[in-house]
Amino acid sequence: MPHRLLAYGYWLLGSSLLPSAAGIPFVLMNNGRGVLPDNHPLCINDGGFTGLMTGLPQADVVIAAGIRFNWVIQATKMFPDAKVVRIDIAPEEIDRNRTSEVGLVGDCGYVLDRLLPLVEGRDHSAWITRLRNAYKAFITTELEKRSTPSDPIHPVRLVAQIMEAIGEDAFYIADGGDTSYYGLAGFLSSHRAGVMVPAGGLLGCLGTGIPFAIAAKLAHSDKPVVVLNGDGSFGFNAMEFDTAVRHNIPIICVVNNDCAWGMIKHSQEMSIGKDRCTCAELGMRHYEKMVEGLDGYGELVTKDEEIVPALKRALDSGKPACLNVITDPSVTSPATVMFYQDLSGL
Ligand SMILES: Cc1ncc(C[n+]2csc(CCOP(=O)(O)OP(=O)(O)O)c2C)c(N)n1
Repeated sequence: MPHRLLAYGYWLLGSSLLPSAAGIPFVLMNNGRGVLPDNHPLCINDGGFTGLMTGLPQADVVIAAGIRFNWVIQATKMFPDAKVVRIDIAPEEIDRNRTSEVGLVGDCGYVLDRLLPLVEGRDHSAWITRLRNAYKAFITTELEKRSTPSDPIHPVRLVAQIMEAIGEDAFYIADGGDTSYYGLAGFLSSHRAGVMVPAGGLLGCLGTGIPFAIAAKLAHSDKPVVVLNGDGSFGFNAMEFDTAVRHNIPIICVVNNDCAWGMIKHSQEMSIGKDRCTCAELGMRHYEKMVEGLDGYGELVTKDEEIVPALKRALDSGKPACLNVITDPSVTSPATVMFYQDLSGL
């Protein structure tokens, strides 16, 4: 029965209910993020993508509910020896990209409800501590960067400053390449669907951040909604600021402006060399002026100490706002390194 498979070191991935009665540590991704709050004691979302990369290989049983084993999760590589229990409403998902030891076809919530009475609650605190220590060790430098002022501004620090100014009682969206990694690693929300990373889903579709933010603000008009946008991704749907202004939807967009299609540029640097990068530079653009021109609120931010006050001013303006924050163009996220290594077979 499933409760024997839940013997040690497992995860729940996906978009369904968590058998927290069993004490299982979990990470929620994509549409499932926020089904339980990030500050749940068993949630390891504070490790972001790093938590996933360090934690999954240690698990000996992985329960994946309502989530596809796609290239982001790299299920065939990340946990080759773990037993896998998959729950999905679509039968063809059960063995997609990775054979499952146990396949349960059905609505995730319904299946987990049926399993819950069979599960023994156990003390898994040692396993959870091991998991947390693993990703904390891995992101030591990121943790240091969060608390250290930077010049030029480091994206990790930018996200930490956003959290400092706005807090967990808010909705966050990250849209970009490297930008999505940093948002996923640093944003925490106490709300259901409080952190959304459109590009972390199945197709990695850039440009959805501003529309997602508009929708989140319409749904939660009393809470701050912040979208962290790569400068490239900002360009896809930036004119939706006009919609936000016309309909008085005061989202805050923080552009993590590295003046490039960062993830692409850094992949090119690793594969063909820094001197041969092509079509990846975007140059310095005053996106904040574009938003001002549409009658929103705009500010250019170049200094670390300006981030928090600028966010407060953006909030106080009551208008759809764009903070164009110039960040370190040389920083490459661990996600880009991992994707590059994976795609190039390293
Ligand atoms: C619609 C769409 N077009 C292209 C891509 C390919 N792509 C993945 S990451 C990336 C670069 C994103 O640059 P930016 O938004 O500036 O974020 P950064 O990587 O610099 O943080 C691109 C073009 C994509 N994922 N989605």
